[in-house]
Amino acid sequence: MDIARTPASPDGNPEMADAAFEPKAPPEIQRSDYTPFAWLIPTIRMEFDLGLDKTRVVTRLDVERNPDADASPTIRLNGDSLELVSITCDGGDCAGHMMDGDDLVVTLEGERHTLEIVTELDPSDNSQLMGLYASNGMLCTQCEAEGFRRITFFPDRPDVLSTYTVRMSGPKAQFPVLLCNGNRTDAGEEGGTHWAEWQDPWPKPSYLFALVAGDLVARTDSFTTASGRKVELNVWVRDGDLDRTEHAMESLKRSMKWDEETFGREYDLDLFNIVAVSDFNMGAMENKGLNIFNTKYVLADPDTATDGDYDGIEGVIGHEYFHNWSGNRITCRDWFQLSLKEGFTVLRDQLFSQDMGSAPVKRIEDVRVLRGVQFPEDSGPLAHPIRPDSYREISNFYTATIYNKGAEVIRMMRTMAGEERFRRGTDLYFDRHDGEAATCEDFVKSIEDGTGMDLTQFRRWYSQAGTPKVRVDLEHTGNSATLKLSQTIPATPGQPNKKPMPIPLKVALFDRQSGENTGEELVVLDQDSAIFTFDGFLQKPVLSINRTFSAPVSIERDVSRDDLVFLAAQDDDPFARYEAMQELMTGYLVGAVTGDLDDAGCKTARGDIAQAMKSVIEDDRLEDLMRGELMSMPSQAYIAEQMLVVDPGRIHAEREALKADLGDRLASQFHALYDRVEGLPFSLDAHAKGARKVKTLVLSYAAASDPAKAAELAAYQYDHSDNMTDRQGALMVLAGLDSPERTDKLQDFYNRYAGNALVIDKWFALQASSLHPDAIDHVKALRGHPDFTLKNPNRVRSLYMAFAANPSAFHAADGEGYDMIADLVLELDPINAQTAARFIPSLGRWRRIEEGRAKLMRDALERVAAAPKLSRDTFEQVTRSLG
Ligand code: 0A1
Ligand code: ZN
Repeated sequence: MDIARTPASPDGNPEMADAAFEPKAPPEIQRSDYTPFAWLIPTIRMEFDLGLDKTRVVTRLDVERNPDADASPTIRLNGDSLELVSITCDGGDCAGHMMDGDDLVVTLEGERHTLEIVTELDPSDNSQLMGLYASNGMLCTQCEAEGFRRITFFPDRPDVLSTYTVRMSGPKAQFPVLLCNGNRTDAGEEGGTHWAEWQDPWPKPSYLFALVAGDLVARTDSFTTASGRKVELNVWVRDGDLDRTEHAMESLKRSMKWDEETFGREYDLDLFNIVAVSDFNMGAMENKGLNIFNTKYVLADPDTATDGDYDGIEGVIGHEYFHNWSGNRITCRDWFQLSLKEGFTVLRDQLFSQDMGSAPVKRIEDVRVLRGVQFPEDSGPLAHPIRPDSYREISNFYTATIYNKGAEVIRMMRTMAGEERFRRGTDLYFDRHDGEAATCEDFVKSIEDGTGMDLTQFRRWYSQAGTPKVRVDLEHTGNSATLKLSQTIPATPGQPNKKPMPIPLKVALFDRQSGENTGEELVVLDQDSAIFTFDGFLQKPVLSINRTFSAPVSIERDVSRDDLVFLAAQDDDPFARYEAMQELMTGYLVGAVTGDLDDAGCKTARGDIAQAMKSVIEDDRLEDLMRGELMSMPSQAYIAEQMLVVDPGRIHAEREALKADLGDRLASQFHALYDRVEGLPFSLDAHAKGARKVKTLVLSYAAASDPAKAAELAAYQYDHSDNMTDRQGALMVLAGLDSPERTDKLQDFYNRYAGNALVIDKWFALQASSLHPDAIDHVKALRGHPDFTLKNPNRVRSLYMAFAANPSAFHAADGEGYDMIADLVLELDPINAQTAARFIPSLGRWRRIEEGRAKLMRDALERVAAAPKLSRDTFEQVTRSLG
């Protein structure tokens, strides 16, 4: 450290400086600063001598000057919390090396050299779960985004691609299975130690490196690709979990086939391994040929996993597999391009799931996530474009914006081009950039060249944050209907002024009498405002707009409830029916909360909603899965998004009151529905899934209107269920009720599943997200439960993410919920910074909350900010949230 240049405290002690003054801000990295790395590292050889408490890593790098970069006298090898044991250059002393912070900087003359670096790690002590860590007695790695630098010193950036050869050795009894990327080329044994050598023929960036060593068993299968390559497939789990891997394996085989058929992408190795680990920060990771998964996205059987869990597994297995092309064969030039691989891969997994099940239901689910998570992000202090301009800690940018809005942006291109032309664009992208570290611009250019579309203005979707608002007015004169559209994009941090973007909106106009429409059209609003005229309407038609949610925008329009009731019952686009139901309920709830609707107005509105809901319940053309979507109320988060400043208590109260009112008015219809579906035997087909969905919805309406009856019915469902969906649904309802059945069934559930971590996670989450008035006390008590630990991210999320997403508990008027989250962040930050930082956004929305609570939320954030030492992750999120 250069002491002369360190800001000194008043008494001149530089150590004091950091503590006494503001915490030192980690540097902000700018997208515009990108330069190619001065060196190439075509090959790397690593030798791991594995142990839970001590692993020794010998890394040999062949480095040569990059002819396409400015020459540099040094090579910077990133490190993070690493101890350098030794370094040699071309087999001899390496005089010219020095530490610069965590990095190792080596002075090199000449064109090419071989560096050999030795590091030593303690995987058991790695609670951050980045780099090499121990989980349940096994060893595994997580390198995206910057975890490889916790294993060895290396230019840990995605545009440095190398071919890896890895030798792993360790005690055979402890680690009978040794896995790495690529193909196993050799193996041997000596005494109690065995070893394996792996080679990955495909050049890859360090973030795709992975190894696993442990006592694992596999479900094995195979897949033959379109061109005849037979691929061995393994799903590795702990002994005892094997009978819960069938769905994962089937999902993998379906993904491989679908990617061949839909995007023309074949797998490119002879082996594909999936490993399930119980300590994992995210859902899963696409390491080349060796995907590592959170157990939550692998293990399922009907007794322990819900229908939602089954769908989640299929989607995530697909997602990671699809990364083999969109992410691995073509990777990112730098982390600002993250949406290049994530947005595209999310779109690919969404389309896959649409094809495997009900397309409209999947679309509704995806839109629900977008609106419930991404829209709030886009209108808050952490808003950023899908291709950000700067960051301090890249882990904070694995967001719903990069992933889900990124997918929507690419989906819009597909909608405008049509499926076939879009495929020409993606074919060109895969061809043109195979083997490269590419940019979002490369992707858009390929789509542009492949489809023949001009995407000049469309590129603004990559640079501008914020959810566009589209104002819609429909007028009628003579026999024409005139559609007036205008767009505004709200200001977001660092972006006060926005330019109009092309917004593709699918529209249809319905004749009120016949219920027919004249065909769907795609209109593209690419100016601040535009007018579209449709002829041939003697009467004012009913407008259905943004069908299938063709653009990720929010629509503002004055639409009569009659029109919404019409669309909810008649629209031939199932998404639009769902939308009309949501709009009907959201419009009423916003009116009731803000007082814009008087008592009489409220009463009529509730009558209209009940009428529409009744039609939905009784419409025998509907599949129950879709019926369930139409019966669902808008989430509290979505209702809050419609208002500038919200009182969460009021929204909660009005939402519950509407539920109770519907439960009262439609009691007999709900019961008839329940009776109709109740006897259907368990299966994973759409009928049976739909039946389970509507059953629990009926219970939740009943819980609001007739709690005693609901408790009885839920207890009955719980006792008679032969699957987790019904059991969890019943327990979810009971957890919100103050009834003796609540205690009984919660205890029963715990006893029944004690030792099954994923199900015990559900047990925590059900209580933390319950509607029970004492939920906050339940969470406090559960914090002290012997099964609770801050070391396991799934467990932390099951208690605290569920709590932070439970508006009535988290937003307790006295601020206790906010304090609990601030306490959690402070305690968790030194243990697992990535997971800790993910709790900040819940407090960060203070500007949109009523004054009293807003101050308490800010206080909680300031308390976190004042901590003497914060991780880069939490520091960045807190400062942006307060800023
Ligand atoms: N690329 C993965 C997500 C992922 C990112 C970072 C991680 O570090 C803890 C783990 C996983 C995906 O999109 O699935
Ligand atoms: Zn991904």
